[in-house]
Amino acid sequence: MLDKLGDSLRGALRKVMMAKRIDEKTVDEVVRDIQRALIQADVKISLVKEISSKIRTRALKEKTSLNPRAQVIRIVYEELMNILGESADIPLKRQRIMLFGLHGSGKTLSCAKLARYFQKKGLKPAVICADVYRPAAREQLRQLCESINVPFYGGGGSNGDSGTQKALEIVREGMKRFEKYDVLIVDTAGRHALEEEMIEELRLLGEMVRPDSRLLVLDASIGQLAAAQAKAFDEAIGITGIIITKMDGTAKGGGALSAVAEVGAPIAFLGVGETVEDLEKFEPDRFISRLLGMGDIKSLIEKIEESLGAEAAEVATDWLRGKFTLKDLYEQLEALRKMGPLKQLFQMLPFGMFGGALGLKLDDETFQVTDEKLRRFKVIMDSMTEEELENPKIIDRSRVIRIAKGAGVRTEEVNELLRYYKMMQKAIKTMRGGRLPFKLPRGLRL
Ligand SMILES: Nc1nc2c(ncn2[C@@H]2O[C@H](COP(=O)(O)OP(=O)(O)OP(=O)(O)O)[C@@H](O)[C@H]2O)c(=O)[nH]1
Ligand SMILES: [Mg+2]
Repeated sequence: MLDKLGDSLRGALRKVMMAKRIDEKTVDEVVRDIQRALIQADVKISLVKEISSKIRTRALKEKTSLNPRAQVIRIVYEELMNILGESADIPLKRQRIMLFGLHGSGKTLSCAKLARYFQKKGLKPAVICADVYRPAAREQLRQLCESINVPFYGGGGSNGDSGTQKALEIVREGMKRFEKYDVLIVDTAGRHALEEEMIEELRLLGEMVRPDSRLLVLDASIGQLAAAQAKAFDEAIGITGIIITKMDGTAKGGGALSAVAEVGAPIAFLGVGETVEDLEKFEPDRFISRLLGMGDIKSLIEKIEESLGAEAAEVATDWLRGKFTLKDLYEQLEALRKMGPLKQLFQMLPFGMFGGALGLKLDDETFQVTDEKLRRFKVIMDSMTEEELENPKIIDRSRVIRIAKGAGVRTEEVNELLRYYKMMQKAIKTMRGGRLPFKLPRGLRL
């Protein structure tokens, strides 16, 4: 998603990281890169000017105790956050949601995606199709719902009522049928433009559904025009949030995102593909972190949970949140070895950006914690004192010699364990700081 924008921004930040020093020339160059990236993503020129002058001023003036490279990256992060605005909160509880938007914006698919989203969170969704104008609409939604096992209602055969009357009838009946369901999602018909007829129908449907959320569905490829649409729909019907679809297929996503933020419309979800799974809850900090290639702990844990299971996620959480002693190393290596996903785990981490800078080479060898090696590590740790295990920093040369003697191994093997521990600790600290690089521990240079 937003691949191009992400690539360009990461390119700009890479320059920051590689720069010998952060002086005016470097800052100017980076600001120019960022400008170019944002303009290509269709962000409004005046907004681009504003944000780049802020970044420039702040990068040159603000002095903190941070490493200057990290400082610049933080400023870029914060300023990008500023143009995204808030996200709309869609709670995980019993509720009714109504979707509307122009023709082809992605309402129907988004209905199914939303149903899937709530279903995955353990709620029971049901979907009603109030689009009575296109015969294919009902069938499209029925099939999507069937594919995810979500109940669907779209009315019976034909009757003589006018469109709006029929839509209202369907919604009334659907609400009755799905009374016991947690989340009711209502799809509506689109038009080519915001016409009085559509507004009237949406008003009437709104009165009947009394939705907790009125979500406007916008196609990202309209770029900056999203602002005008959001405003018009808000004035006509009132919106509580926005779903921006087709973020996967356009270079103009940045324009759509920043434009709706500018008119104060909160974004709820992003559509990022054509399957029912391709929906993301919009969270600005996550979004920017990812765009800048930083990853963040929250999504990391979620990803681990999804692909490796809750147990691995728990171990990983301990690593990321708690302190990491030699004892932890042993226990957790063993736990992870049993599960076998150590390598997979590390592949998910935001090393792309930091790996090189850290001088960490995470090759296959790193992950091959063989039984034999683990056994030796255990023997070595057995001859350490409790204090040493809790606080490995105190292990100096003379302690290494003593430990080696006690364990009946060579001092190199003790050093190997310590090196391994330090490398893991470093990696884990990087992950902890991964969300924002300026949280990197002292001693680590970007
Ligand atoms: N790539 C991609 N395609 C999408 C996304 N959302 C919707 N689409 C596609 O866009 C087209 C229109 O989507 P619909 O859900 O039918 O749009 P709609 O707003 O219900 O359209 P009408 O009911 O005709 O007004 C379909 O081909 C969808 O598969 C998305 O996030 N990414
Ligand atoms: Mg539709």
